[in-house]
Amino acid sequence: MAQLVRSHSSHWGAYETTVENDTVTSVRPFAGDVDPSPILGNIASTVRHRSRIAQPMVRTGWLEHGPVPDSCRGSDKYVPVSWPELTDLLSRELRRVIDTYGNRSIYAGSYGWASAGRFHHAQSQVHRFLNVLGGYVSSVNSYSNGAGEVILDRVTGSMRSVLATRSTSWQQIVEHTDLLVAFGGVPLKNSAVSPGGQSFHGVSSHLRNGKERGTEYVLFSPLRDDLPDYVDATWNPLVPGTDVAVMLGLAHTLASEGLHDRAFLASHCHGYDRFERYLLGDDDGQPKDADWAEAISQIPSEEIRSLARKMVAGRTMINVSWSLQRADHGEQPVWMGLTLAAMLGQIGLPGGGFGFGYGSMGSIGEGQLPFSVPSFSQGHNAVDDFIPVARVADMLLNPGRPFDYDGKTLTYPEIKLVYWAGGNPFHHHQDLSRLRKAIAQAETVVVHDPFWTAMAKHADIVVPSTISLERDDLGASYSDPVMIAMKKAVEPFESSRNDFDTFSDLSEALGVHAAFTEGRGADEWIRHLYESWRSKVTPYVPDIPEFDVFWEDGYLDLPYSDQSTVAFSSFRADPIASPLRTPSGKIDIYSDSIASFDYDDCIAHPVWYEPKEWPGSVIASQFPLQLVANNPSTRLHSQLDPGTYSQASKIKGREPARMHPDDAASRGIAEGDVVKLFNERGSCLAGVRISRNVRPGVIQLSTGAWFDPLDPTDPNSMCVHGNPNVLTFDQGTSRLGQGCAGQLALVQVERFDGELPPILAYDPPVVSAAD
Ligand code: PGD
Repeated sequence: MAQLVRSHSSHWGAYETTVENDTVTSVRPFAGDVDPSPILGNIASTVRHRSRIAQPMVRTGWLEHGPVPDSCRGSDKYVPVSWPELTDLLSRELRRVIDTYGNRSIYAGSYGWASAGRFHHAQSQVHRFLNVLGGYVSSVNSYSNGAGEVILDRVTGSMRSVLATRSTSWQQIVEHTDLLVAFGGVPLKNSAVSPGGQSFHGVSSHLRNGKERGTEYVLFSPLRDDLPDYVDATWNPLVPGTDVAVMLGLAHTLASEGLHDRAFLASHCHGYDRFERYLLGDDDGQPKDADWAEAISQIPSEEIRSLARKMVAGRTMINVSWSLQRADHGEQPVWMGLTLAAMLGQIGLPGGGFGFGYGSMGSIGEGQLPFSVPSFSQGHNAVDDFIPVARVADMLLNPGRPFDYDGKTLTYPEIKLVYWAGGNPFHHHQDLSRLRKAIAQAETVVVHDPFWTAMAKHADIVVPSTISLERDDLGASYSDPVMIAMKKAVEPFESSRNDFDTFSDLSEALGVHAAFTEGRGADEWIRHLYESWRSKVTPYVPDIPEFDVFWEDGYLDLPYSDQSTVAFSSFRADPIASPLRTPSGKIDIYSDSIASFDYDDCIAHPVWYEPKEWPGSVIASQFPLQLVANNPSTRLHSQLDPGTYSQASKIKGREPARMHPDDAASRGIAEGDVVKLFNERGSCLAGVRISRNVRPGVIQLSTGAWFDPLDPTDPNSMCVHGNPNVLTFDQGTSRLGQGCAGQLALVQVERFDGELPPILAYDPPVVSAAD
């Protein structure tokens, strides 16, 4: 029996796989990964899963009625077509749309994590292809940290250069931090994942090492397991969405007891005095003190006061997780966390200051390469229209409508064709009923995906892509010290193809083949990307082998930065010589630019705003539980949900939802029951896990269960599987950031005693014979 061993890279870790007779028989973590992700347990079972797309498909309604808005998307049948037919039909449709409406009518913001691999990266492929055709409407920011990115760019100059790739390293935290105050925790499930891949998972051991050296951990989260047991954190189970109130209460204690670092605030920050007026209640008569914070967050005021005093007594790191800013007014916890750290005066010191997203992704706080990794150029986009990524449904439903974003007034373009590759909006977007109505507005929807996701089932033209195990590629990430020769392990499923090959054929049919391919096939591109990268980095690292040697070896160890990074250190040392890229050159606690925008939902300094949905809302009497729709632990987003490990967590086939025993008892709900979660936007079924690790009044249902409407013809239909985005609201975080606010919503929950509908999410749609 022929046996192959292949190394591979994935967002959930590097691994080695054994293949026998074109079947993946085992998957092993990369040697040296001390804490590999259990998500690897999903891989073998998904490679040939029935949810794979076997061949190109076209929606019957689109063939019958032509390219028109159609609410049958999501409930229609499909007709299989050959690859030449697909190329002909899709190239003619692209030509029609461009000639009739122009490139501004194509949306290919196409958000999504797709797969690891530097060449076959789906977004790079689709963007390059559409760029050679004249461009497309694009998207900016991410669903992960959109609000945080916009606010940090404004008040620190650059989120990426100051905090994402230049965060204080874990080693500095382990060695120096006395107190880690983690708003949103440092959840290991998220640090298992890093875009582009990671050959090791270090966060668990960093937390342990810190604990052993003496770091004290304080957790603010409605979920106790947002920090692992072994760090023995003090758990403050606050009301979800009230972190800013707690931070203000801490800040008030510092200010009123004279514990804040006035010298640092004067030398390194802009506008503290104006913020302090708000903090002390000088203008509105309401001091934002610990008693005020207790009334909002339900964290005892004495806890808040004593924590503030402890924060000044040693080296303190304040971490704000990305989940906090995926909520209404998500800019505020990030800005206020930074402001609180500024008041402590430890920004720029080893192990002290502010962190954004430790635990939100594995790469935050790890080392980095001193150079970039190979990448496939996307070319130039001649269309300058764009949207903040999470405003996609708004755009499709409101063509021509103006909207605010980061100080600009933009206008939603009129989109006729939606082109998606490498993402699943039915995973990442909020209010799925609204999303379905939005998708119905387009004349044509094209989706490339290896799997029949809900987005593929809403497409008019479905293009079956390979998975990364079915192609050669380069595995590399700026935050990982190993480059991996990702050699094809198995043959492509049925007639699925690499996105590059699909786009090559389309570009041929559209007369732009030379511009798209530059005369190279996939193998030549991979070699070219590697060699041109090698020539760029050779002056720094002379002994990088040529491509054939690397490919034969299978791995390449790359130089990794040491663990000495301290965020803001040069700015701290000399704020005049190393100013931040803000208008003041300092940390803007008061932002003159934001003040000039005159937004009512994001004023010039950090502020506590009541969330759109929280226990203080009028609708809380009807929908009293707070849904926490966080990222899952058994898969990456919706990827690998059909896999063995993810499936093992389901209850009667439904996604598990965790709730406190008191909330379950008062509703007559027992462990393992199926429940219905509902609000005014929609409903879904889930299986109950009862846990004291969840704050009373909260129900946690992670994202990623494939959307499974009971009646696919009804846009408001219940999801029988447990996708929480049927319940979340589709509204930007604020007029400034316009980020995704999908983390929190109000719901009611009741036991579901009806006959359990079957799970059909992983079944392909009905396919009619081609006529
Ligand atoms: P994935 O499930 O990773 O979700 O949203 P995202 O769209 O990234 O989707 C990737 C898709 O790419 C999958 O369908 C996969 O099959 C496909 N794919 C993989 N490889 C290839 C390939 O080679 N070619 C092609 N064509 N396709 C490929 C993630 C987003 O969701 C993120 S990042 C976050 S942080 C958000 N989090 C939340 C949240 O906390 N709460 C809510 N309610 N909602 C969220 N949504 C956001």
